[in-house]
Amino acid sequence: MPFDIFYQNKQQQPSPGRKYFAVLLDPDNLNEASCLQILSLSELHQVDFFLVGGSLITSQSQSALIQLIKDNSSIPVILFPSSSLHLDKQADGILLLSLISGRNPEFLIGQHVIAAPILKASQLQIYPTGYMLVDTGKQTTASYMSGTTPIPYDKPAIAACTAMAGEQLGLRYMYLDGGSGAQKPVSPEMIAAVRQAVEVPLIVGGGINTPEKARTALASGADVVVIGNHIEKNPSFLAEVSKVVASFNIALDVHR
Ligand code: 1GP
Repeated sequence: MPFDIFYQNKQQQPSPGRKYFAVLLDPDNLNEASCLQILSLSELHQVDFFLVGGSLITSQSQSALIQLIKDNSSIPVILFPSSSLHLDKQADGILLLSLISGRNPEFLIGQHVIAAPILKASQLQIYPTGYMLVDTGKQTTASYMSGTTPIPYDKPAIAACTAMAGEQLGLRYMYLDGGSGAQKPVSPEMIAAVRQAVEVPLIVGGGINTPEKARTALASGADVVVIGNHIEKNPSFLAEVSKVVASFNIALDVHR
């Protein structure tokens, strides 16, 4: 059985209610020294997994970045690809994203067809994920590059129905993303509406740059918070988010 971040032990027992902390590492934004600093902080402060990728990778350094992580950390590496060009067998897994908030067939199924034989031949753990971009005030690289319209910020019902449809189609994870460096995160109302609509784990990211925003996302129903930009700018933020995530998990242990 391949490794699954959401199953905590060899018996493959899920941990209901547990919250997870993921750090997004964008190959374009990191040099070796800054990456090593984030890696050592991540080991200290219980990061659950790294996402590696970006909406527009312009450097050739994704492979070198994954190698650097693998050489210096035991934390799993999950690919967060923007196209089938960004597969890498050194990683542990891949968020196989279907961009269900959009209507561009290329990102709903096209890239997946190209990637399928490569993924089948690899050892990568596949996480089939319904990916929903949310309009958080300005156009993001992800919506521009994918040629899709994000879900309006103040329409939680659209996000909930989109997630429901994704779950009914068999997608096993949902990702609500305000876009990297978003001016504001996805609203608590939208997170709660999606949480209520589906059973599958819910990943939330984009624009989370204070401990309070991380706490709000988790309290609204996110199972995983993803932080990229603000940790790149201010690595000490990693410890602050870790404390927030731990506070939810400690409360869970107390109530068991
Ligand atoms: C973007 O959800 C991720 O796809 C993380 O966003 O870089 O704004 O933290 P930030």
